[in-house]
Amino acid sequence: MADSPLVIVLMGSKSDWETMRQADEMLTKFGVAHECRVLSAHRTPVETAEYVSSAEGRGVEVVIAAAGGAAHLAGVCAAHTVLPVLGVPMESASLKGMDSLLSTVQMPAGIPVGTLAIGGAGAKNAALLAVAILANSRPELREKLKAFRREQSAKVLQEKLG
Ligand code: RP5
Repeated sequence: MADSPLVIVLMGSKSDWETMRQADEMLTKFGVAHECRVLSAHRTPVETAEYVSSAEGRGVEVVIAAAGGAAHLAGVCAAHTVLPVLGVPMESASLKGMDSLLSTVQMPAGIPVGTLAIGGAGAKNAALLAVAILANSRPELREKLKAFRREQSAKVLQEKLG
């Protein structure tokens, strides 16, 4: 998106993209300017710190950070900014994402990370939560969220079985 991003979506590896593209798609659906990038707490620690530290100055309002395994990205982001940080634990091959979940959620008091579900549900919900945060000061986004919920309910009520 050409506009200056309101949300940044970081992921620890390109291998996370298949999952995190669901956050990208949801933010696009709501028309929220955002930027997606691979940055790793372990493999690119300096660049991660620089990028997140400068986010507030660029007008970013929410950070989404996804990582798997020893998933420290969201926590490191939270250490470098006071913007709300939403963590998405990636499903991992060996432990099915329980490692990612616990690494992301168990933050020390004082440095919060709002942790979502493992995998695709977490990716989508991180985007929806980011929209909800932005909607506190943007009535048009709040209306879009309400319309999204209405459509979702209508789909469920129309389900036919058998
Ligand atoms: C984490 O390690 C990434 O977020 C990814 O989920 C996991 C595996 O990364 P790759 O080895 O596929 O690059 O840092």
